[in-house]
Parts: sequence; structure tokens; C-alpha cells
Amino acid sequence: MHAEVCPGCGAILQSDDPNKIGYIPKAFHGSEDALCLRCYKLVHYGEVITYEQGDPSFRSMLEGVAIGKIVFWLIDLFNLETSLNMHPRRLLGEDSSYVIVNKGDLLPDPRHIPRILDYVEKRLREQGSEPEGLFLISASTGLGMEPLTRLFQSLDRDGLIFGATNVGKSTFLSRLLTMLGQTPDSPRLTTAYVPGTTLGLIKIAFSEKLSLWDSPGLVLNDDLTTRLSPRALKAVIPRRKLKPHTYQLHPGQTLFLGGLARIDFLEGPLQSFVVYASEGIRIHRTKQVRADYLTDHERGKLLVPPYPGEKILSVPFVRTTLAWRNQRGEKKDVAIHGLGWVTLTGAHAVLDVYTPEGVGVSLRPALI
Ligand SMILES: Nc1nc2c(ncn2[C@@H]2O[C@H](COP(=O)(O)OP(=O)(O)OP(=O)(O)O)[C@@H](O)[C@H]2O)c(=O)[nH]1
Ligand SMILES: [Mg+2]
Repeated sequence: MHAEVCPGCGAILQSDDPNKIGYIPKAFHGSEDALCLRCYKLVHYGEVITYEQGDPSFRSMLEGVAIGKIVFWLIDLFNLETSLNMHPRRLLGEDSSYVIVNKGDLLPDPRHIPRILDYVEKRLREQGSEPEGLFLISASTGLGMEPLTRLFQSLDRDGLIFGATNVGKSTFLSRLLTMLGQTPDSPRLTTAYVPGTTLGLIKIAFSEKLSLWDSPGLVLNDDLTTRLSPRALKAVIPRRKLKPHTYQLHPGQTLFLGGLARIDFLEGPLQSFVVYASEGIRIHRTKQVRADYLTDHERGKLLVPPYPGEKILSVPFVRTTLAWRNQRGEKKDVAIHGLGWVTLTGAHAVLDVYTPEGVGVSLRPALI
């Protein structure tokens, strides 16, 4: 059979231009499970090819695909605010039946699961969504997957896996198929830490009658990870359980999260700043009076990631001012979209948060 799309990423295969999406040397074109050059390099050598042509118009690709299908909306626990903004009603024209919060293995303590589900449920209600089911899982470890495998066994329509880029859609489908016993012959979906891994719709025969569809993740502009080099991404995306790091800060002090974010503590009582981010981020505490100098001279040097030569170093830091007063015992998270979050424990605070222009910053009740 003639393979027309890459079984790893769904790109339409072509043998004309090695610098374009979907390239496969002529000799391999036509063999059923041959991967495109990009997937081949990713899977076998961990090498990332990026294409100049940019967004291959995923939005138009997704138009109409949800009709008649059951939509499973995947959300990334580590990047909740960005992935919750990727509402399927807006993007597919259909609501999701099920919402799946992925990457649960990153939680320092599974006892926090109910609290996180409550928060997600509340956010979904605010958006006018009441899914038939809400799950928290880890596609990497299999945590929480059993009820979902039962649900998939009982499907009576095709299923579409939808969500922002990098939330783990392809990893989830692969895990699901493995758990349902479809291993060697089922397609090997390419998964990777870089955003934009899946490039087209991939149809997977699930039973005699039903198919499951993997889809390319849309990119949201407020997400830090779409602006980083592969090297910086490796440092920023956590792979293991998060280890919170606590810093006691006085007003007049600043915390840098690598050279990617800066938090100036302007007003409030002495309090803990608890950082939930990847171990690859160098955290640096300093006096606020030194912070401008460090911003101008040490991003990409003392403050890494990013690393020397990265495009993001020429993107200016933009300030977001946050101020709040808590009810007794409450804590707040400052979420920096794609980088992680910082929990503040004091009764009140005023902060200036600096992030590269365009990267989203949100204030929310503490997740943990
Ligand atoms: N810690 C953790 N990482 C995960 C989990 N699931 C996926 N990942 C990682 O997240 C990254 C993205 O996974 P993919 O499955 O490629 O994500 P995707 O949603 O298919 O991304 P696109 O194809 O770009 O839309 C990879 O580095 C995965 O290893 C999980 O449960 N826990
Ligand atoms: Mg994918």
C-alpha cells in the first residue's frame, strides 16, 4: 500500500524537497511504515529539524473533523493556564465529552489530585463546559489510565484526541493502545519535547468499526515553550516529579527563573516563594537594585536557560504588576505559562513579574 502520510506525525509525504515538511527519500516512499525524515531523526537520533515555513495551518486542518466524533480534550497539568485556553468549542466548533489532565506524574504528592481536579472543574464551568468525565492521568507512567481504557473499550463512535501542542496527546494514544494490547502493529506515533511534533491528522484503526484520531496540537502564542531552542526546551520541560524549592523573600528582593522570568517583590510581609519548575532552571535570588543590571548583562550567562545565541535573548522583558490580599490561610500561584509557577504564602503581596514579551502570566489560587 502507498503510505501517503507519515505514520509518526501525519504529515503528507513528499520526495521533492528535503527542506520541507513530510520529506521522505524516493526509495522509501511507498513502504507502509516508513517515517518522514523529521520523525526518523527525532526517533532514532533525538535530532530536531525545524522548518522555516512555520504554521502549516492546523486550524483549517481541524475544521469539521470533530463532527460525529467523541472529543477527548487533553490538558497539561504543568501548563494548565495555556492548555485550558485551548477550548475545543472555539477551535473545533464542538464541545469535548471528556477532559483529561495529563502529566500527573509531575505532582510532588498524589494527595493534591482532588484539589487540582476541583480547580479544573471550576475553570471549565466558568467556560460553560460540563464534560461527562474528568480524569487526571500520566500518559508516561500509566497513572490513572485504567478507567480510561474501560471507557475507550465502550466507545460507540470514533474518538478524537484534541489539545494544545505538547500536552501529550500522542503519548496518551500510544499508552492507551499499548494498554489495550495493540502493540507491535499499531502505528508508532512520534512524541517529542518540542512543540509541533504531530503535523497532521492520524487515523488509527481501533476496532473493526472504530478509529481513534491523533491531531496536531495548536500553538498558543502566550506559551513560553514555543519560543525556545531545543536545548532550552530540554531544560524547561520537567520530566520527573517536581521538587518545590522554597525561598524566603523580603520586599526589595528579586527572584530570577533562569533568564526567562524575573519576579520583583515590591510590597508585603516576609514570605515564602515556592518555585515549581524544572530542575534545569537556574534560580537566582538577588536584591532588586541589582536586577536591572542582571537582566541586561547576565541572561544567557549566569541566568540560564536560555543559552547564548538564542532568539529569545533579543525579546524584551515586559512587566506585569500583580497585587492581592488573601483571606486567612489562602495562598496564591503566579503561573508563568510554560515555565511553571511560584506559590506565595503571605497575607498580601505586590509584585512586578517580567517575562519575554508575549508570554502569559496568571494569578490563581494555589494548586498545591
Ligand atoms: N512528565 C510527563 N511528560 C509527558 C507525559 N505525557 C507526555 N509527556 C511529554 O510531553 C512531551 C510532548 O508529548 P507528545 O505526546 O509529543 O505531545 P503532543 O500533545 O502529541 O504534542 P504535538 O504533537 O506537538 O501536538 C514529550 O516530551 C512527552 O514525553 C506525562 O504523562 N508526563
Ligand atoms: Mg503529537
